[in-house]
Amino acid sequence: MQVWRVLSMAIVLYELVGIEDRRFSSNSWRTRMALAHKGLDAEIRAIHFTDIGKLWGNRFKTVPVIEDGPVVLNESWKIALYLDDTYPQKPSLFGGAASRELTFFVQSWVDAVLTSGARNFLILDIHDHLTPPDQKYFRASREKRFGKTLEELSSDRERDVVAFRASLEPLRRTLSERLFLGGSAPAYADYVVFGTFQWARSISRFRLVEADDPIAKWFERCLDLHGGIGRKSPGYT
Ligand SMILES: N[C@@H](CCC(=O)N[C@@H](CS)C(=O)NCC(=O)O)C(=O)O
Repeated sequence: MQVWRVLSMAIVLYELVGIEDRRFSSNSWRTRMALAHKGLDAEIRAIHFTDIGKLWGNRFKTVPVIEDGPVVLNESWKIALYLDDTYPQKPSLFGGAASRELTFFVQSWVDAVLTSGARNFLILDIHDHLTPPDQKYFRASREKRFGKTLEELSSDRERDVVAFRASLEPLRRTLSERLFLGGSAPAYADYVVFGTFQWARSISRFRLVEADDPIAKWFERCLDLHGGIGRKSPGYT
């Protein structure tokens, strides 16, 4: 009985929340979608930037964090591997060893090009959707990290988005010819890219891509996956 209770406990996922219940953590969306893809019960706990250091005895500085019984993990990539290896009887996130390796390339591209490229467009909007204590932390930490004010960082977004959109051409071409990066069905690579667009949707009216872009159409498909968990989450259309 005790064993059954432990095995059936939901996995807890910690993610960030702003005002109006906006779930804006791109990396946590990777995990949220992965849990749904695998059909694993999950309890989502919303926390603030300023909570992270207080939980888990200062062990983690970022979310997502999951708790699966005694296992406590952060880093979205490590979590994805853990979920796939621990629950092999559930639908695979990668569909094979080679695609698992290739997905790491997708993640590297997302971190280095997509998310980094979009950051300045969104940075002030993120700030404006945070609670006051998080606003204070966010402004101080980002202005220190980037050596400019949030206003300076975001000032040229209408101009800079042109080059940003052009840099997404490999993604655009790929999605012009298939429904998902995983082919006819989504895979973890889709969730990694999805996280960044969902981050933008959750706190900004600024369009990273135009509405008729194949990337935008793919994003709409992703919003409807897994019972529409992406679309049901507060955001701008
Ligand atoms: N490499 C990490 C990055 C995680 C990350 O940067 N998470 C952000 C939210 S999306 C965070 O928690 N930031 C905390 C902070 O900046 O204080 C992963 O993939 O999980």
